[in-house]
Amino acid sequence: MSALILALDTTSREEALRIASLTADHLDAIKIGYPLVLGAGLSIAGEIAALGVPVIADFKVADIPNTNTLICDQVFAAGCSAVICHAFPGGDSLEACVASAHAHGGECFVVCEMSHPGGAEWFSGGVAERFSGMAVTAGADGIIAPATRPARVAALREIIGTKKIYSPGVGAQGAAPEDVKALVDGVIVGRAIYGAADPSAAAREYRDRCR
Ligand code: 3DU
Repeated sequence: MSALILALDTTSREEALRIASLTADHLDAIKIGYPLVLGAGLSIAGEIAALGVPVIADFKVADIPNTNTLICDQVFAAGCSAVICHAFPGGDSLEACVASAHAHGGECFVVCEMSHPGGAEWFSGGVAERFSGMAVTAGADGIIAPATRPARVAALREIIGTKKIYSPGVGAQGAAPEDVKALVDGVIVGRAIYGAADPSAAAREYRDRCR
């Protein structure tokens, strides 16, 4: 059983709020990122949160510690409950994101292995394992790991123990909730819900399949 997180990658405020309103009842969280925030502004985070669904900011934050702090502080001030950051800038950069998240009562998730085919080029061979270890050391709340490679999710679970795993790649990228729902805490679905003819029905179906 896993939570269902909608990746709301529409670029207009009106469309985002329409889909969020239609689907919120079936979701555990909504993930927003550059497509929506560059199109609609960061204030969209608070507008979505006002619907009663937690908002995860997927900015894949990857800078020096001071800049990471400035970015994350903005994210949480805007009403987000969690932020997603990269591990490759180093442990100090990661710790800055975790500190900002926890200072605001929020959570920090670390990208450990990406779900697209190119993700296998860089994250295999021990890098994802190393990033997962960094997430543990930095006190992060969880990691992002690929539903498209369940065996890799299982391997990273060994490293992070009971920390959360949120897993993208379900739907448009080819994975199914059933591939990973026993391994992860949350399944991330974007186009298969927000691009469906009936987003509410699609969200309900994915929620049922995650249970
Ligand atoms: O492929 P979908 O439309 O279901 O969207 C997946 C979302 O998850 C999208 O926002 C993408 O940027 C994000 N994501 C990945 O797909 C893969 C990762 O490794 C990390 C984040």
